[in-house]
Amino acid sequence: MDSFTKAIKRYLEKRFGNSIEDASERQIYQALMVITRDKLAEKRYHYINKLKESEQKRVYYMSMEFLVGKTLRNNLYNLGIESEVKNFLSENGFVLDKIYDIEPDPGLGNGGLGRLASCYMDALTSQEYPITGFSILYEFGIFKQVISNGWQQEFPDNWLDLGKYGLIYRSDEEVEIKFYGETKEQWTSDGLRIKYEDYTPIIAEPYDLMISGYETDAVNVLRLWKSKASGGFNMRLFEQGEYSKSVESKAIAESISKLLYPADDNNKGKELRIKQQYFFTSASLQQIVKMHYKAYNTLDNLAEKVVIHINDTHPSLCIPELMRILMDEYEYSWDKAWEITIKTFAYTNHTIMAEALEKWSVDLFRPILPRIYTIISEINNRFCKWCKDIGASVDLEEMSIIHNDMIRMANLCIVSSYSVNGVSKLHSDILKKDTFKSFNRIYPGKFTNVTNGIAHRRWLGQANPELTKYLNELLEVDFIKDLSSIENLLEYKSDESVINNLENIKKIKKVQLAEYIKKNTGLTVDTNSIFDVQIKRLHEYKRQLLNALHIIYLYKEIKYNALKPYPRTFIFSAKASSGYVMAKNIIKLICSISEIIEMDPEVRKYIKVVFLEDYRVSLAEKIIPAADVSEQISQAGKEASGTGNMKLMLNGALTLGTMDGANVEIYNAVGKDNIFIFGLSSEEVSDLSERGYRSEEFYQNSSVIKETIDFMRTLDNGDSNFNYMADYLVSRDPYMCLADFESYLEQQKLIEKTYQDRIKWGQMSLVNIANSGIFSADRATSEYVKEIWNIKKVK
Ligand code: 26Q
Repeated sequence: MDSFTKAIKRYLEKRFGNSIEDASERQIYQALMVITRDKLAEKRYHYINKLKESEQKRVYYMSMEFLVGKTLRNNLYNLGIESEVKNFLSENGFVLDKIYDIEPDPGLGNGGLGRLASCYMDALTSQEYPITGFSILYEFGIFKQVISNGWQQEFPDNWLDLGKYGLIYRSDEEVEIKFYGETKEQWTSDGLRIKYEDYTPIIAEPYDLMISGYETDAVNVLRLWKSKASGGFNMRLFEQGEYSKSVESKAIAESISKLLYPADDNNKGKELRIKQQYFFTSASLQQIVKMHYKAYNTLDNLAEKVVIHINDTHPSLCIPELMRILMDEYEYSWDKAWEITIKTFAYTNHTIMAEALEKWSVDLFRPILPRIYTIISEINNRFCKWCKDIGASVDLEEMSIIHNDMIRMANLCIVSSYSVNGVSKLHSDILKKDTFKSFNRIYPGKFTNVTNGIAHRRWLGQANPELTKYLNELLEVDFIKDLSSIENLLEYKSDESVINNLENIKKIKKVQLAEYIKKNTGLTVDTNSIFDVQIKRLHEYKRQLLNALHIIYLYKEIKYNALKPYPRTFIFSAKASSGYVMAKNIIKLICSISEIIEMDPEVRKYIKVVFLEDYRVSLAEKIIPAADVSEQISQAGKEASGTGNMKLMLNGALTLGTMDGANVEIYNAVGKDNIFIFGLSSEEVSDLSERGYRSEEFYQNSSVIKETIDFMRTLDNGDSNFNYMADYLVSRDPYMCLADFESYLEQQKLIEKTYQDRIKWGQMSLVNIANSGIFSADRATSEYVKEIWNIKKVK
């Protein structure tokens, strides 16, 4: 530790010519970032040597997204030096929390899938498993959201400005990626060879982010690739006097890693997105293969020493890329290459929403990646032939990888991986029984489930130090090391003093959040009110609209039926994909409701609506510990798992949810008396869709729905969209908000009643915290380790 503080002083002197007394906060920030990074790099050096020596199998986790969140606090916490650094700084007049605020959130992801990847990196590192993450160094991460007159606006997120200090540039490990051009078959003395002609080379530059584990010597790496023109300027064009074209080609090359696509749903085939996908998968695969060959002098044992995990289909081009490298660069035959390939890949599916399943048109794809296209096409031909040969009565319309001139990436992944898993029990069952049922029939045993998990060290240990400290003292077990031991808390279920202490801690977190709300929105919220929270991407299937409809109902009751409900603060935070018009309309609606209530002194005594802009990891860390109610109200069968539900439960919020995704498992963990469940089941949703859902019937047949929607229309003032949204609910309502409305209302009433019984609520909250052990990412990753990857710890 002494050396750490010395290093800070030395850095300030050398880099800025400053003593600590004269340093600015910004300089302290930079010093802490760089010194922590270098300290981790040093630990990494020892870890990698042990790893090389042990010759153990490694996991490479491929993901277009890693939502890492702020790194500095996480690293200091994991290194166990946070309090010393805090003291050292405060002795010198600095507040560590203010230094943390300077770090931008590296927003290299959209939502659940990206955050999951980061939770897994953290958990695996803490458990000393060797894993390397691969992704793209987006110059601009997920946009910054600003709400202006209720409408979302997007602004670029220039995170590298201050975020770059955490990265290490590895200039020695650049690779070249080839786009466009043609491939020719050529007979040489060694046999048939593939020759690439007229291709466009792009350079991938590697930047490493060190991933620390909690109280361990292991340090893993997240490698992020940045695109660069080959040779800087195109010298040929330059020499021909085509100066502007040469600059243009540089810009085109650099555009590949320019930005993260802010969509987590649609599949609009974008050329740049294919290029991003191939860019980072090719760079990563080239590096993996090269390192393996260097260590073992052969690739015959690749599948014994390497597992490549594909986080949804976005990195699926890894598969044909490995085939290409094995055949075109290491002269393997098709059969031998295929044997290695299908033992190397494992694939996780995160969605069953048809519009999110990736497809690429052959016309778009083939010119950009001609060789890769040929390989996919051959994989498909052989797969279709194999199906016929085994005489399976299978539907190739459904299973063929290329169909109607579209390449279906999920089908490619299923055919080419040894393992396919869903992310909650319900989701995995739907994959097997429905979405991919024919595949499940011909590949028995290939489909499995691993229910998602969360990094409790971040979501409890760091986000809620007050609760952590209290539980540590109370339970006398290191539940941060092993979250399953948190179940000891159950012993205190009847201990009123414990219930009171938990309530007091919740209150502290609510006060902190209320300050943030005040500062960022100007709204004053009542910290004795129920904090009812829905925080997640904005999607119709997640049904923020159902929540909004309930608030409109309450407004009407307070105003016209003298209802005096227990006070409640409804907190929303959500980004909408930039092209998703309906999602933006829902944000506008919520903001309009918030405004109307705020202007109405009669109503705002009871309810308030807060929309917090720019939802991101660091904001989630502020909201989650303060929540009383966790809204998990997706239409059943649509949310693959959800992970916010787990983070909220861990912090003592009670779930109000449908039987969807991991809510089902939360229900099983806490029992029916400690959760609020409502709505149609996923089977009932399917049945109703099949019969034909007509929301208008629900409107006509239910007086409460009719009155609420009619009231909603009266709120329209021309600048708001109440009428438009009311029409939408009555005429379309694709995710059946109206069908579930009454049952939702009933549970909301029960929540209100239960909350007022402070002991009962406190006990329910305690039971939730105590049963959250199974949702630790340690448990989830251990299942991957044992059931799918078959790897060992490297100590
Ligand atoms: C696809 C094609 C083109 C552009 C973008 C995309 C795209 C990008 C991101 C499609 C989907 C995503 C992200 C999906 C996602 O976050 N899924 C969530 O994954 C979580 C972790 O498993 C689950 O908990 C959530 O239920 C699931 O919605």
